[in-house]
Amino acid sequence: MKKLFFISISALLFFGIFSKELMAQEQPMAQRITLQYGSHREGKRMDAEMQRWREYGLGQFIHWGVYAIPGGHWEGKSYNGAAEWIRSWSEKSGAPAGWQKTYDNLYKQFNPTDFDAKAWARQAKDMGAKYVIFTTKHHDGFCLWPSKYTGYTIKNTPFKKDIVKEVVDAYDAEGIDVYLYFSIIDWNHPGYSSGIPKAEKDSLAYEDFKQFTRNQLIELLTNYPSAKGLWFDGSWDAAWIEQAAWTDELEKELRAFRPGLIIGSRFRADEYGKRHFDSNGVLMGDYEQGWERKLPSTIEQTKGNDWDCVMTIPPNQWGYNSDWSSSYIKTPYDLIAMLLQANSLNGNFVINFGPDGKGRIRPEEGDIAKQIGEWMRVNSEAVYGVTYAELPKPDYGYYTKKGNKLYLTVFNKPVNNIIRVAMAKTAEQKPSKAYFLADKKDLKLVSHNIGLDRDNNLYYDITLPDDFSSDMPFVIVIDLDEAAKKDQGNYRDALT
Ligand code: H79
Repeated sequence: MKKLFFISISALLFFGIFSKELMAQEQPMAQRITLQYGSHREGKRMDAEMQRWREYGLGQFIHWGVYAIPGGHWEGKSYNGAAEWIRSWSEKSGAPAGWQKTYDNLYKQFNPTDFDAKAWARQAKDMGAKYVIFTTKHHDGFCLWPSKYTGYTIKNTPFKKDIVKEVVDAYDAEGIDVYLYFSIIDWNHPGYSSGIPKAEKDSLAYEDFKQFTRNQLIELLTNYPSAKGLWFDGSWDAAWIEQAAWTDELEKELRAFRPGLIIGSRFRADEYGKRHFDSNGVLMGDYEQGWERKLPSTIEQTKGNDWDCVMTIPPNQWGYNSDWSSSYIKTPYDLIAMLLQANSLNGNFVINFGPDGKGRIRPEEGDIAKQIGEWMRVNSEAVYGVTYAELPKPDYGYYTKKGNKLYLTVFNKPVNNIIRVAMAKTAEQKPSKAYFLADKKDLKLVSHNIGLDRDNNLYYDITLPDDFSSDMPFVIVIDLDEAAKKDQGNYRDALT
């Protein structure tokens, strides 16, 4: 009896520890502390807008602003950081004399005569992107829309025209959902502070900055009503973190202003300064926004949440950098592998583009977009609207799943051309048919109990044609069929 008790307690502990809720390191209800400014929601958002977000699979990020003019370099000197951060280049670290003043006047030359929003949108569509995140304002504070709350905007450049509007209209026309990137850092606003303001005059100035930020956000949602969400950045500032009550109120205001609005976890902190996840471990916002240039490798790491991964093509350059020569540039193959890794774990993958000061998307990025698009035209069924397949990751590549179809995107083709799919003997559904997504040609599918002792799996061998080869990943569709579940192993396992 005692032993039975012990076993059931161990089982409870085991399943408890590995259940999704506790993997999130969420506190059990009973142990939670009361939070005034914690998460507004328990569990995933299930409305139509969020379901649409969940099905995107692939997105495009665009970083564009005044920083595209220097492109990481000025007067023969190179900034040793991300090109969109170049305003923060200090003379101590090699910046040309008077650099910040120079930068703050660059907008007077911003005249991207080659900018063609429709061409960008077409290119994004051809790549297979379902959404775009566009920088309306990066840390430098330069606004790509004619904000009425500051003079540091596109309106006061030689270009004059509202770039955000052109982008929104062009992407809307291609059926690509638009998300507005907005950094709460603003190096141009006199009241902005990254640290907590100490002197009274600084606190008062910060109050102005808060009002300004709120006004700009309402302005963006007013001017671009088709935008589906806001992608926030910069919210790690101590000054911002301290504003838990105010940011909580602002989030409520934005959501009331635009029902269905999607906001990630990088917007605000709770009253204990916890970001992304509140002090009870509950996700704040609609999806986890912490996967910047990194990817989870297990479903446990995603804590069962929605999430996006935003990725640069060079190592860490978001804005245009004119010199890619000494950097590793991710290949379409690399990016497709990351895309599938993200999709296989319920995430969206977003590839960044940094147009130059004239508004051109560089040819290298154009080629990458084109090649990804060619792959997507054949294989996007394995990317859009798919979910985690609830199977261990196979060495061959990644599983994604939609309805009764299991997709195996193969990156590592076995030398014997036989792909062995393992599934639990107790699985509800069994493979009934396998074929290439590319040409729908049936592949030989045979099930085996291969006779491993104490093995809970059955194995399904899918044979690729002898002459098959591919230098890009390819997708095998495996139809799952409930009727086939009677197909059990041929031999009983040995009893020991
Ligand atoms: O827009 C791109 C980057 O410019 C922006 N996010 C992407 C989408 C970005 N800004 N900063 N970072 C990414 C990372 C910066 C981290 C640091 Fe810090 C800020 C290092 C020091 C200050 C936050 C605070 C992390 C460590 C301390």
